Amino acid sequence: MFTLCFLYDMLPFEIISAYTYVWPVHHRATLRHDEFSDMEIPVIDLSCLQTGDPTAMNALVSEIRAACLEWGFFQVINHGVPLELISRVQKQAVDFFSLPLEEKNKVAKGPGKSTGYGFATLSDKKPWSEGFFFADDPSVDDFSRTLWPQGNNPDFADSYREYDASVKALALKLMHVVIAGLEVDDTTHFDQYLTKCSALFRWNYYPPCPEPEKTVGFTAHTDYNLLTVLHQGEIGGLQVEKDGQWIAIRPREGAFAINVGDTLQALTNGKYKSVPHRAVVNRSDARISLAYYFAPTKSIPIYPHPELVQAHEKGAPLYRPFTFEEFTSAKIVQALNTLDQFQFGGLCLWNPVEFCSLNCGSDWSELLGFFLRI
Ligand SMILES: O=C(O)CCC(=O)C(=O)O
Repeated sequence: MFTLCFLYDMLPFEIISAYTYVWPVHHRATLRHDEFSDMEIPVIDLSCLQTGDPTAMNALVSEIRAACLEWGFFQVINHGVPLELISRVQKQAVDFFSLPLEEKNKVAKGPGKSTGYGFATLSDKKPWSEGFFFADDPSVDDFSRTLWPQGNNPDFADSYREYDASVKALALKLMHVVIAGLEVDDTTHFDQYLTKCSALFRWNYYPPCPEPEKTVGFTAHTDYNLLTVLHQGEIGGLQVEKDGQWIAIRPREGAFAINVGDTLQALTNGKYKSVPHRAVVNRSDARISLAYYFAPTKSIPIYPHPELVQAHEKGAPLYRPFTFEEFTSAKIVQALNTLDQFQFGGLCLWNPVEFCSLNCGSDWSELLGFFLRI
């Protein structure tokens, strides 16, 4: 197991020279950014989310269910997020990352903070990328004033807020479709995760690299949240693991790549899998990707839907309940297989009748008490 300051824990940039971009061979990608194969993740047309046509909606539920079961990843087109808005946010990201380092450092993500500029580290290794995080907090306005003291770039914060609203609405609609595809009789268990949701938005910048084969853009990881809505940009770089093989995802104009996160894997008791993915870099082209992590709120207990527990071949919950905050802390030190830390070890004697009687309004202590007894 390796550790990774996955959430771009802030490190002072003065000590950047102590870090190396050259990664151990087993972490490097052998597949180039443009080595696309015939295998493609499903591309799903979301037009019916706008029209609400019931026949098309049923077909969409089946398509997304199949994509989640088979891949844990798919692309969506006609998703309703204005392409002009995506371009505007991309332009803001390009302008930001083009600033001199000392300017970017003025908005560095401080310890324990969720908004700001930073980079990910793996022990003494650094990825060939930079990042900027936006959390649901007002510091984005402060950062805008710091970067542009004359107040001449209101679009920095405005385009973020518009994007946040538009992509959150899309993520919520997608969650409803994903849930419909789980084929459970009672879906109310999921309401608590959708009514109290949160999101983190990150710009990833991958500059051209003289030796792309020796480094990584974004090391292999699974996402920690419910669903991620990723705009890949026009340049290839995203790669997804499928049955132990890496596949380069061909970018599609205007499309979003959607993937299942660890939290959704836990809620579905492993039915939908959170799949490892990574970003590779190239010699000639800078690349920007926009990653939107749709998530529950921090304190909410994450535990599987009882019907999916019963339907599982083991007939038992795979993971102990945890709060989203607890899981986020675990993710900071383990980018892959993070859910393994939350698995029930040994024999799990659980009582399905009692478990099913815990409704989604049950309080955390009742739930924890139940799991401690099993
Ligand atoms: O930039 C990419 O294509 C992948 C980014 C990613 O996986 C992430 O931000 O979690």
